Amino acid sequence: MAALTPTVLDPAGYELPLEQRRLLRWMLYIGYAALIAGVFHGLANALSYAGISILGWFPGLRTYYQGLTAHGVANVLIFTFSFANGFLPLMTARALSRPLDRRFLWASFLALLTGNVLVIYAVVSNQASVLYTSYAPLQAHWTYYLGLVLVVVSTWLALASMLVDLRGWRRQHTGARIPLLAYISISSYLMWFLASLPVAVSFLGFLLPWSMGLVERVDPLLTRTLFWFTGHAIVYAWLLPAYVSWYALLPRQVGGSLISDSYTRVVWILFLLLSIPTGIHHQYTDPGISQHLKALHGVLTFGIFFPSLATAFSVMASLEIGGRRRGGTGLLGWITRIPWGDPSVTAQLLAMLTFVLGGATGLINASYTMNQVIHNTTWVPGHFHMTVGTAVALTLMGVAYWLVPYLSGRGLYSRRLALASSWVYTIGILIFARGMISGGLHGMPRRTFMAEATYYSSEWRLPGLLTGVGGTLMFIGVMLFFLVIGLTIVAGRRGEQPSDIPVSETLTAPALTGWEPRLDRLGWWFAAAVLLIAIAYGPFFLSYAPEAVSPGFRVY
Ligand code: HAS
Ligand code: CU
Repeated sequence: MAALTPTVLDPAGYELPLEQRRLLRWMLYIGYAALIAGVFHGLANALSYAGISILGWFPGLRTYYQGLTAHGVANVLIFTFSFANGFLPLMTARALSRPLDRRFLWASFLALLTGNVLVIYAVVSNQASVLYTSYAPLQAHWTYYLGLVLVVVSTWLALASMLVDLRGWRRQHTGARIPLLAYISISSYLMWFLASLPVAVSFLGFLLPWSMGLVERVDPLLTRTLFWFTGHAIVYAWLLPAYVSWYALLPRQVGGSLISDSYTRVVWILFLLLSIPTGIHHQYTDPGISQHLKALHGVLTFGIFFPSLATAFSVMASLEIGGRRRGGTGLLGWITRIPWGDPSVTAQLLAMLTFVLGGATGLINASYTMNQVIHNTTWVPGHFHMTVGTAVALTLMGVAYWLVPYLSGRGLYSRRLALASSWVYTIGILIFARGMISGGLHGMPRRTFMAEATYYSSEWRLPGLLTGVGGTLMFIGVMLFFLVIGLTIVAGRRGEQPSDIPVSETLTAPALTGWEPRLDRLGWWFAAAVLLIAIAYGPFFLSYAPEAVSPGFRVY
């Protein structure tokens, strides 16, 4: 066996100060609570495609769009970022064996909490039914924009707590390579920091003053382009914490190893470079953006596909090593030896398998001409429930099965129930996505309350039914997750928790000479990413003359 990576493994079992663990634990709880709160309207939406309306069951819900906004905001914005705010700093502290910066951590927690309160107020009072994309001229109450800005600020503060940690570590370890787990955790949020600036400009510079009545009009195309400038990269900000688990933790959980230190760093650098200059693939049908830029973003999107293909290879190799070490033989025999009885592992394996289909549908979205067929149809939610809705959400559920016990000091309440949750959820998503994808090919519209639509096509009948059945199973899966985690927190056996984070060994240690140490110059790579962005977005912003064209509309 090749050399292990000492900086990843040593010293084993570092524990954060209690106060910091508690803060991180509460950020994670906010995230999981948002996941659970958000899925109720998911169920209503799925059933509506099968012609069933349950909206009347939701006390206080005034419109379909109010519910859909709550679903999107809670599940893709609050859940994902609250989780990452707790998880990435925890991984960094573990890898560097140092406590985090206390002030930044507190500030991050308070910003997240305040942001949540403002957003919940705006959405629950039906003053922000603008869907998570927040397209102008649909106008929300100012608390909605400010609340989301605070959530973004909380991610910057979480990054700051990690960077301070890294600086302190570097001072004590001159010339040493950054431990891999810290490297991938920090660079995930470094990418997101850069990616989040355009949406911050859009919200703070345009939408917030407009919603407060300080300016009368905004430019829908400009704010939309700023949204998608952030909005493609945001999907990788959701995905990368899951990748952190797949690369650096899961191999240990299955008894395998991570195959290569440099390979992993190169994958994260590719995400830093290519995640952002691709956003216009969400705007292929928008007028006012040149065909050349659309084509360039299309080509770069095929580029950003690559690090995920590389991930499939690396993660599969780690799993194979684990399966073979556990006695698996033959071409595929190792698969049966992966510990499928461990709910944390199984959730993540099922998330990966679903992601193969999520990735494949992404390529079709990215193809300029094929996008014309599927844009604004249910194909797109079919795609993203297999990516963020499963690759990410189910992985984060799997992580909870060791992380919540680890942080709360209580053993997992029931492995069986946890396993059932993941299987039910996965069977659900496969049926649901089959419905949405096939319906989309027949033009079934997304973001539409089909149970009361005044038009219908007979080709939507079977897809609609599959969507309803699959969505119901997904809902049951999340409720089982809620049960397991809730019971773990209140009734899990004390003392049965894992004593450490499952950090993997790496087969090839990081080199101290040659080209590889340059991978750690994060500042340089950050600058290169800025340059690529300037090339991909510069022409639009240099040539577009924004006009204050639209007053706000509230159609709800
Ligand atoms: Fe996407 C629309 C293109 C990935 C999320 N995407 C969306 C929307 C969301 C979303 C939310 O080009 C809708 C936005 C809206 O509201 O309008 N997407 C892509 C491409 C990728 C991609 C090329 N998307 C994601 C991820 C998301 C996400 C990740 C969330 C986390 N997407 C698009 C485009 C649109 C779009 C267009 C606009 C459509 C339109 O017209 O509106 C790629 O990054 C995908 C790469 C993935 C892979 C898969 C790798 C597989 C792995 C698993 C390995 C499995 C193993 C199993 C090892 C190449 C890593 C082993 C197991 C054993 C048991 C052995
Ligand atoms: Cu995208």
